[in-house]
Amino acid sequence: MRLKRRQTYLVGLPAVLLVLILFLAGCSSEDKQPITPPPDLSEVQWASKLPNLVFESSNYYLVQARAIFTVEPDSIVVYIVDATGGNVAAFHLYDDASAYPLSDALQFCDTHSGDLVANNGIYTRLVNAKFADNQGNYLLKLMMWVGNSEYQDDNDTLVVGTSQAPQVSGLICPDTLKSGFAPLQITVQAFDPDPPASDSVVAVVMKQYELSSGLQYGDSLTLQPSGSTNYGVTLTPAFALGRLSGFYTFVFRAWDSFSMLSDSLGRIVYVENFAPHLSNPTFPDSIGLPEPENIIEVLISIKAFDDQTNLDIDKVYMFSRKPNGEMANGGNPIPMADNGLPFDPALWSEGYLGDQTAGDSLFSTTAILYDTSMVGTYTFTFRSSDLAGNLSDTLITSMVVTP
Ligand SMILES: [Ca+2]
Ligand SMILES: [Ca+2]
Ligand SMILES: [Ca+2]
Repeated sequence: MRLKRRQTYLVGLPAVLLVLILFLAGCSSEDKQPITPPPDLSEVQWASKLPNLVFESSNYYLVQARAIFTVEPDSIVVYIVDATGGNVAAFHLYDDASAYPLSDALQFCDTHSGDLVANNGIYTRLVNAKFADNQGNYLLKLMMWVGNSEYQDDNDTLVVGTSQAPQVSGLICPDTLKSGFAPLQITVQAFDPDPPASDSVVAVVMKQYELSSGLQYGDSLTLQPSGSTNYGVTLTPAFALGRLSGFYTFVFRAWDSFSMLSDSLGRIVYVENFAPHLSNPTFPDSIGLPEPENIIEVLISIKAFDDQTNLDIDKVYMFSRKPNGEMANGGNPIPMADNGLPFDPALWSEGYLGDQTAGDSLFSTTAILYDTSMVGTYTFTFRSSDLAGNLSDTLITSMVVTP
């Protein structure tokens, strides 16, 4: 694309070019700069390799390559070679968002490429095991052709054979995760019945589903191998961050190098998430009005703590009731922040509330006391909520303003 644009530009300015060439011709040889062509940064790499394949299985798997180029490649092709070096098959990869039925549809390729995003440099094909007439090892060669140039990545080997699914057992997992529980390990045993030389467990994951809706919650967690057939994952209190208290199904599964999935092993777990807790409101108990035409900035802070770490804290705010019973800020919550931003009334809505230190769990706001402010007792009500929508208890206290 870039090349085409440059050609158009040159065609459009022949007179300038001529002048430039004449000028160059008049230069002494000392002024000539050697013209080095820009380095060719084109390359092609595997982005997603085929797993081992079950002989004669028609399950499709993604093959993907990532290509970098300055000139659009003529083709990106995977060649399949058997153990004796004989050519078995070849298939093209496409960067077409699966938009078109493919005219080169082969017996072992899906009718569409399986590509997700067009023109993003990721070339894709959906392939199954039916290219193989025999069980055995196969070599996949990835090639990119651009004009007379060719590029390739390291060959990929895979096995076409038989596999039994892995098995998971021996789950150790509590049935309740209390709010703020101490970090703990969840473990499970996973093993593959096939000979270790030919197959093994590739991954063990835990998925979480809300029991009532059946919907998957959050990301899958990958369990790490910890000797022989043990796999485990450490859960910390932040596990319940943003999560509604309730029952969840934890489902454990393993798969092997043939992408054969084990049966699932499940456990229903009650996960608890409590509201934040507020303490230690800090401000002067009593304060006198400023001199005429002056103001006093009054820093008001409160400590907030959440079992799921303070990342679970969504909002901390306060209400202030004036001595005459009227609510400050029109009765709307006055936000407090733990962001370390200085006080700036002009940027108040952007969080410049006068918090002294970001992330120290002290949430702050700044009130302005004018010489004309009402004297008497101001009642402060503090409250907080977390990302799961849990509302804290209210904390009520007061400040006296004296003449
Ligand atoms: Ca297996
Ligand atoms: Ca919480
Ligand atoms: Ca702070």
